[in-house]
Amino acid sequence: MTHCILLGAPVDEGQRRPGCLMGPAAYRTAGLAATLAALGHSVEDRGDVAPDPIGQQSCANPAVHHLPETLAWTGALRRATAAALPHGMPIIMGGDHSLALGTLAGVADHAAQAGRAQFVIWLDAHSDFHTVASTTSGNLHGTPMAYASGLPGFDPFPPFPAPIPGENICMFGIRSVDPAEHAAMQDTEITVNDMRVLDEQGVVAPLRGFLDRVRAADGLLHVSLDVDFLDPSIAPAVGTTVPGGTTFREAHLVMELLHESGLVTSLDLVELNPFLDERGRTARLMVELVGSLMGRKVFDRPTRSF
Ligand code: 4U7
Ligand code: MN
Ligand code: MN
Ligand code: MN
Repeated sequence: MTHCILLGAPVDEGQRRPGCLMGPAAYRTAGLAATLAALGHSVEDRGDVAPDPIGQQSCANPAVHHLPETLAWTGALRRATAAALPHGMPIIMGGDHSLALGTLAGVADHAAQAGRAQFVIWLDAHSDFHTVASTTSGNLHGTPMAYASGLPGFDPFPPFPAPIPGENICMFGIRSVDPAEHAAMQDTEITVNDMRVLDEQGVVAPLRGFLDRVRAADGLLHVSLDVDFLDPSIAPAVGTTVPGGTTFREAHLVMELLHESGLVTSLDLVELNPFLDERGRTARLMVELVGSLMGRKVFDRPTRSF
């Protein structure tokens, strides 16, 4: 059984549709803690993380907005994640995906401390491989994977503590990549399982191949789950909908395989915008997916109907 440490990260500044700040409250309302407890896990809700004091930093790219706020969240979430990892499995309830600038750095700090390699599974419609310099939308939720890969162009962010080698990163569900991201990813060894790969091969073989590598390295495995990984028809509560996402069963199967691997050590839940939801269905689906990740089996899923 796992000690689950819930961390609220009401981050809204990494994009332009207000509402992600309500995410932590929606996960609590949808019963995330009770779902974990029912599976036999211990649960500690550490409440919402408070951002560091907001500074006056700026950067050369005029499109970028809320840079000081994002730096303030990054510092606080980095420390909160690193502080939680020695005691259990942090589950970061977002908040938009810019929160992963902090959580990935916090995992890197802990990995260095523990002398273990860091691996990441990025479940997302997007590659989030812009830099502060390259983003044209100026939305920093599109940047955390490039930050964790150690790309230049992140001034005035602190350098990423120990850049993650591309071999240790696996993207799933990708179907929207901007030209600058595509160009930057050409120079990496990142595994990109875009929707075409999942259509052709399913989720099982690509995922097992990556998990085997994590196991062989005795690595720490961080899972970052963006709501837009899911098809918008089943998960409407997200600002950046992209058609052609994963189905209900594909997503649950990914979670079930991750559970069986026993390798997952931290989790982000990001981009839920409860203001755009339909009677809480997206929040509840995300909680159900965490249930599958933490050991619930298909045959006893309570939403099953005959
Ligand atoms: B998310 C985008 F232009 N690439 O940079 C951008 F398509 O965390 C989207 O994955 C970023 O939701 C999406 O704004 C960030 C866009
Ligand atoms: Mn994302
Ligand atoms: Mn996305
Ligand atoms: Mn988004």
